Amino acid sequence: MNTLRGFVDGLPEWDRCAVMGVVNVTPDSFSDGGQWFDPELAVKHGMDLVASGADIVDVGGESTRPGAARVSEAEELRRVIPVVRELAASGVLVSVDTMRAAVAEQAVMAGARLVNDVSGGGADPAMIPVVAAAGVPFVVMHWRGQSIDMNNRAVYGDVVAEVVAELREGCERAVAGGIDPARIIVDPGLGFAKNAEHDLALMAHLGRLRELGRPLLVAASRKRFLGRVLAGTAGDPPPPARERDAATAAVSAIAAREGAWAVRVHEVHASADAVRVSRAIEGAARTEGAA
Ligand code: PMM
Repeated sequence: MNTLRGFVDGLPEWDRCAVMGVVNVTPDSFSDGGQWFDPELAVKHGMDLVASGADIVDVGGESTRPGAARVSEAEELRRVIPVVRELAASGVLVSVDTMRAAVAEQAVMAGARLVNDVSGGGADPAMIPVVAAAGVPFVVMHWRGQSIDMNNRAVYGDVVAEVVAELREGCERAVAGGIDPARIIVDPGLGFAKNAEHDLALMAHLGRLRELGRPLLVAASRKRFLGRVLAGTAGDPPPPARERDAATAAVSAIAAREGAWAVRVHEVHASADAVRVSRAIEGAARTEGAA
């Protein structure tokens, strides 16, 4: 095992960076909104992601794109729970992407084994106690408030130091609320209250996030900073989100090489290959070191 990567109590231990495929059961997510809104299509898509090499399937029912308004709890439950239940019943390792304790709780009852909360427990005070009682792993993502106005909070003196410090506080809150530290995963929250320069700085210093001593999830897939990079300097418009998949796979290779525990991606195939190549290089480096 790459000792940098760490391991999460309650989940399998992969010998490489894991791949989390995304199923957004939403009409309005920024890169794939509407595509998997029908529950049957969402389940089929989750199974396809596993066939393409996903280790985990992350099911979400609420868009967090910049400016997004919230959906009601009833609607989120209606979107997410049947998809979680069906995928889990088919043997898929399901994660639920939600900021609501009630959705997390019901999703765990329906078979989800990981709670991915982009607010790290900040949006719903009941979240941490619910996750603690359920005894499932929990993603603490760096978050500074709801998507509707998060871009106003993209203000940092030293983005890497502040994200590390705020994530540390998030982990401490989770542990104080009863979550086992061995079940916490940290995530820099690329694109959440961050501009392209902030995201790139965080990617350049992933090692600093490992100071937190917890496995690291990197979710760069199709995000705006990739569009900004690909737009070039000639003022070309950034490509639409779906055309950022090759760039996403490049980030997956880098994240894996930097010791990330998992990458969260929409298009799984290329990232599944990328993490395997990274693993092979890691193995060769070890053999060479031993020789
Ligand atoms: N980003 C989105 C949704 N969920 N979860 C984690 N842990 N980290 C992220 O950066 C993250 C997330 C953005 O929405 P998308 O599903 O449309 O990519």
